Amino acid sequence: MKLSVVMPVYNEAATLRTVLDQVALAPLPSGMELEMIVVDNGSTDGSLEIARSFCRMSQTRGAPEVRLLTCAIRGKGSAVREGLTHVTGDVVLIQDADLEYDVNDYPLLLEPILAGHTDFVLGSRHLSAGTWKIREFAKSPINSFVFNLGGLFFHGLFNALYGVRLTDPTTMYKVFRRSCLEGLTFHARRFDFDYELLGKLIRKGYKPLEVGVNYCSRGFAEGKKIRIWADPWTWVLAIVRFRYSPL
Ligand SMILES: Nc1nc2c(ncn2[C@@H]2O[C@H](COP(=O)(O)OP(=O)(O)OP(=O)(O)O)[C@@H](O)[C@H]2O)c(=O)[nH]1
Ligand SMILES: [Mg+2]
Repeated sequence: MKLSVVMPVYNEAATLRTVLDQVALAPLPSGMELEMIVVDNGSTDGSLEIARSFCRMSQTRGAPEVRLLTCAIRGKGSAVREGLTHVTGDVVLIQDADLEYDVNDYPLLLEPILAGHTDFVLGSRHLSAGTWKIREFAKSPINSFVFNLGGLFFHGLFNALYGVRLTDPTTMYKVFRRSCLEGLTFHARRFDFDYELLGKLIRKGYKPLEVGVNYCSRGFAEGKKIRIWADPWTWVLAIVRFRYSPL
């Protein structure tokens, strides 16, 4: 069994090396191999060089296989899509290059798939927090409130249209068998890809199993890339469009 971790990176020099080290050393179910696919699209803060030096180091140490890709088209969705076309593992996991989530949750996320209970797992930030208030930006309670309220709206709309009852459809931790992607085509380029990937997997018949994960949100001062006024419209469009467009 091999796990492919796909990591989109855009200007994450502050956290990238730590995350790369954490993923390389992440606890995995016994016998599981690891492949890391890092996708940068035009970072200007030295992230590409950090990723390059990590790749070189991993080759000399014989650590997990690390591949560095660059993607000409901007956006997290474009980067993840590029990464997905290169995965060779049996199971795929999407991992951001910030420190909001905890790689120690990998075994929890992988076990239901390895045990054959499901082909698709989501790491829910709500199940473990026991509350819907998942984002707490210390210096900006108004932003936290807007994000959390918006989250309720988008999650509700998604659940209603796709006939599911997910607590956290937009979690970063989407983990699935590579074979689930067969026959699917993707179009979204930014954060709307979250909805496209999830929606299409559900429409293809894969019902996600949610497991609770750790989460500690970062704010805009710490490098969050979502654009508060520009991105939400793309999410509404994506939720509706990918519900009815061909798979
Ligand atoms: N390659 C690439 N990666 C990106 C781009 N925009 C964001 N990312 C990466 O996508 C990941 C998530 O970005 P964040 O800004 O933390 O957004 P988020 O965590 O999904 O936002 P929340 O769901 O609100 O927590 C990070 O690893 C970013 O570096 C981009 O244009 N290109
Ligand atoms: Mg993040």
